[in-house]
Amino acid sequence: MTRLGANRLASVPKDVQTPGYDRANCGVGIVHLGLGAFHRAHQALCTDIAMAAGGGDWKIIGVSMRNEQIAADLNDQDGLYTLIVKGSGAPKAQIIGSIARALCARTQADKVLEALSDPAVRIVTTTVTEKGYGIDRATGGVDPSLPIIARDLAGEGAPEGVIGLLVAALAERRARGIAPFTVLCCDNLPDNGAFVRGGLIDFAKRRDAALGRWIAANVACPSSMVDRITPAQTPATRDLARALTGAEDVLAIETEPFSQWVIEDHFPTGRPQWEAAGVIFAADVAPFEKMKLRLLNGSHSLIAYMGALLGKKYVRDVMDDPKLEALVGRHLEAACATLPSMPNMDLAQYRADLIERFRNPNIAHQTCQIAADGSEKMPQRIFAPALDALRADQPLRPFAFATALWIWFCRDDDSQSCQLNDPRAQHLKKAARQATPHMIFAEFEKIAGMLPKELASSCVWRAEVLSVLTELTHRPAQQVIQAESEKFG
Ligand code: CS2
Repeated sequence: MTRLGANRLASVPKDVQTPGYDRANCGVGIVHLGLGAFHRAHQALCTDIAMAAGGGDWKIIGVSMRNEQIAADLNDQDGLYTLIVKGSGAPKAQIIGSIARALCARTQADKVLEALSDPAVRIVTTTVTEKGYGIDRATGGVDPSLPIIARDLAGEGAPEGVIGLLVAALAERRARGIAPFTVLCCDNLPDNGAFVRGGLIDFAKRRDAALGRWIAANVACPSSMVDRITPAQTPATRDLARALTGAEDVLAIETEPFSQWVIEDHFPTGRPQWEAAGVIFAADVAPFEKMKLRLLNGSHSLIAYMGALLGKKYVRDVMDDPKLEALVGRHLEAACATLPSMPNMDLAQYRADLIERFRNPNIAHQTCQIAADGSEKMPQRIFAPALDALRADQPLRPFAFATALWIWFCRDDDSQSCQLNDPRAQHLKKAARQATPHMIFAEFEKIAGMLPKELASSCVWRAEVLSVLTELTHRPAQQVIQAESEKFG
């Protein structure tokens, strides 16, 4: 079977959409850091549609931070890959052409810096996961205790971390009189533009105060909310791509029909016509971010820890159990109550759609994938709405329940179907394995910067979390979760 590549485009079946623009005549305008499935299902597709609609030099140089293989594979396929959308009907394949070529930051930092310093590059987008920036949320600056930040700050050799690379490239552009690029963070973090901006300025100031000031005055970092449920690729994805396109594609990915991107429109050096892909440009992205982080991602984390503790491999398996679905519904209701009013959003419909999206029988999204990095996800998904609920005297139980399940999951028991995978794993495991619920709670409280102080010191919050933890010490998780749904679901 022939490998996907530019010379295969003419021979894919007619119902497989191919790039609607002349790839050879569109130049590069974007560098993207983080070449995972999500980028390929979301921003790269939107840019593909934008170039088909309005042309422009907006092709992407895709940078994998650590994975050399993915960059090599993408180059072997001339940057092309198959995106398969799986809704209720037959799956539909499309070949995406917006990625010009790929690099790996770990092994080709110099080439990445060269690309980032190219005047043609006007935007840098990022999907490197919450922990990928090395930013300490308590201070808003970089965390020099992290090896990659310490290494890049020391300035020995080319930088390898996201912030180190971006600052080095901005310094180069400043020295050469080239306008800076716009940095567009596409990770699930609240106020993600300001978050990245804080990291860039702090890192720069630690090396060169004037550079820090220049970045503060000149670099735009609009916030954005991104949404598309995209599981990791499996061998079945590749088989399906082969069946639909007739070509071998080692980078094929599958995703759901739903897609959303809300962006603050602040691009001093221009941007693609992303409107053509349905992107919403908003003056204030914060309400959209809150809605998505608290409703989708918050209930996703609840589903992930229920699934991990009950041995349910996929999100859809959790949703197949009416008792568990009731708990997801309860969580959505409590999280929704913490949102600001959104006159142009039908939140009831959004919630109903979420349930349908989670139930999608054709999407094999592993609970274990979502359960990873809980210490990076819980603050914005669970603790922030819990704090708002506490202040407004609204129900805390759903958030306390999700928190207790996460803590229990952190025990990393051998019998668990999915192991703890978290940058603070050792710390979390030790805390979760304390002898009594009170001791466990006290240890978690101590983990710096995670729980808002006001929440941690609330007696109501404490009582709710402890009550679930106490149940979990006495009975199997399955019984505790079932009892919760019978009592409160
Ligand atoms: C998920 C997200 O892995 C996770 O933590 O909650 O990746 C989720 O699938 C996306 O944000 C959906 O847009």
